[in-house]
Amino acid sequence: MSDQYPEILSIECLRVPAKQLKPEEVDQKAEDRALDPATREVLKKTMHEGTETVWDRLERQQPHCKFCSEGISCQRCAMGPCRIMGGDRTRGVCGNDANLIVARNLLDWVAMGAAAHSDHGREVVEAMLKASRGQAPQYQVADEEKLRKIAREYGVDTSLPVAGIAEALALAMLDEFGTIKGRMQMPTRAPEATVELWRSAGILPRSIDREVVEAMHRVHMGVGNEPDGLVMHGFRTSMADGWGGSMMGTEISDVMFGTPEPKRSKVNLGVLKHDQVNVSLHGHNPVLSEMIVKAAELPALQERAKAVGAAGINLVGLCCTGNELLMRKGIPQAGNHLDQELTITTGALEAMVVDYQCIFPTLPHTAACYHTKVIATSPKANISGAMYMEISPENAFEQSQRILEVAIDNYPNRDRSRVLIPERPVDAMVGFSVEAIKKALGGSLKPLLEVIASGKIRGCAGIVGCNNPHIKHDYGHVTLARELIKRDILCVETGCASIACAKAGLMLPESIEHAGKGLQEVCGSLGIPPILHMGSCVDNTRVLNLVAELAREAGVRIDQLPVAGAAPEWYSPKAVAIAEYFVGSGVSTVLGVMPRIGGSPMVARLLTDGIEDRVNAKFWVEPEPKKAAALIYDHIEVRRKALGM
Ligand code: BF8
Repeated sequence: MSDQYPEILSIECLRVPAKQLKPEEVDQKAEDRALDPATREVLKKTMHEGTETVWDRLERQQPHCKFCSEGISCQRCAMGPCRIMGGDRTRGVCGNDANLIVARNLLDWVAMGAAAHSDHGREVVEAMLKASRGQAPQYQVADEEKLRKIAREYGVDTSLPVAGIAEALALAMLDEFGTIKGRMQMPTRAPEATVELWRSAGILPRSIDREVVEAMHRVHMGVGNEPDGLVMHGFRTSMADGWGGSMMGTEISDVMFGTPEPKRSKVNLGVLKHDQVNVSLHGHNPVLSEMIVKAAELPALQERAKAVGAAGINLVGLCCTGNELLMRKGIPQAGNHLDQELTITTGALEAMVVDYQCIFPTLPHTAACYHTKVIATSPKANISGAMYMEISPENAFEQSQRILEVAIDNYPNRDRSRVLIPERPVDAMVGFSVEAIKKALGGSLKPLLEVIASGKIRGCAGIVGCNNPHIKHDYGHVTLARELIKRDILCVETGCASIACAKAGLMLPESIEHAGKGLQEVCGSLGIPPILHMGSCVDNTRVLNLVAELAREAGVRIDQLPVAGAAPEWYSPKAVAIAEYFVGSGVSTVLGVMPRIGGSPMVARLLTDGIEDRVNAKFWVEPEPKKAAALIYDHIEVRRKALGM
């Protein structure tokens, strides 16, 4: 291995402008900002040291621009920028009004989110293609049964050798990004009557890239000016992601790295270790991180760690890369979105390896306050001030070794006088793929339907999405989940929502004590938690597959099921795409943060009554999680009644 590493730009540590906080003020701020005790502990240290975090930047951004918050500012062309201010200023320079501006801005967000998720999905499929052709020999098919099952779905000849099946399937999937067939395969997993509903609503996607590109076309100045068409194309674009790009990301990650099964691991900032080289894996794409896990087991690297005085290499996850490793490998998870800076400010992190999405641009500045090295790995995500060690499927194993060498060599630079690692990581049971849920139920979803029909479980809720510093960190997720399980509603969770509940100790079979009697009885007999970890954000497609299978089994459409979705702390355009494909698919969804549509009651109506008329599902916005729980419960009861349950 070479000892030459890429140069890092010198970059300054970002500090909060000198304002001495009293200890009680620090305590109060930590309590206002975060729910998890481990997060609070490190947050206090961070404040004592004056290191800037996302919460400080939010404070300095207040008050937010009202026009932007309501979605009525437009930057789409050089005749503007424009704002809709009322009075005689109800139109921008081109003549657009509030409804058009809001509808276009919303479609832009959906397209951005769908593009990010689906591009991730494409990279996973490309990795399988390269592996099948022998160009990425470190990658192999881990779940042959799943490969064959999906191959049959795509009409691939399953009598071929495994590599041949993988190659043909990868090509068939890659074709769907730009197919001219005008239809995609995976939406047909839904019951026929549901697909028919999507077709008549005009939201059945034609191809992944096509819908995203058409969205970009439609938001250009001077294309359509009718909000309804823009909003409905948003739903179609999101469906191309949910039933296309993201679903490929999930399915092929399972094929390549293994379909998750329940396992125990640990979560919160306490998973860092005093006596080991700590490396966090942050971002979304498992193609790189899987190789780092493999490389960390190499005896040469373990020896190198010992040579610098460490007992070993401790890999920890963050955000969705973390979720991918947590559910498949049981790698402990340091935290979710708003924990990323704090993982560095513990002072105990040698390297933070990032791929893409949800990575604060300031991480190298945070790292500059300590000894941590931030290492960017994707050519799509160059980060100024970070080291850049590009990873591709062809070189991932070798490059992973080099990355770990950088981390190991950085261990002696840790300043032990500045280290704070919270003492108690929390146990969590994770890894409930649809396959694992069926296995726990004895091979099919029928027993789940039976306990729903009998009323022991009233229904299911998918709690998904991010953290957002506008909301006390994890409070929205944890409060909503607690309220729902109390009402005998089984929760499935992904992304940062799942880590919030795991940190709160709710993802353990023992946590059934917080559930209602019926849910307690069902989960207790199966030995599973009342809140099931289903994976990363692309794995919201597992939720789609779950409701599709439930609906098929019950002989109804998805929208008729007693189910609902929630994104209590969402921040990301990806979450907007997810929320739209939940609703488009028939799963009514409550958002805890108001989307930027306040300036157009017409668009708000389209996202509620308008879409409900077409697909029998709608959005609500409810920031108070206890009220959100009541909404979900009422909705589930209405669906139960309609089904005669
Ligand atoms: O994709 S839940 S903050 S980490 S966007 Fe990001 Fe939101 Fe977390 Fe994963 Ni998803």
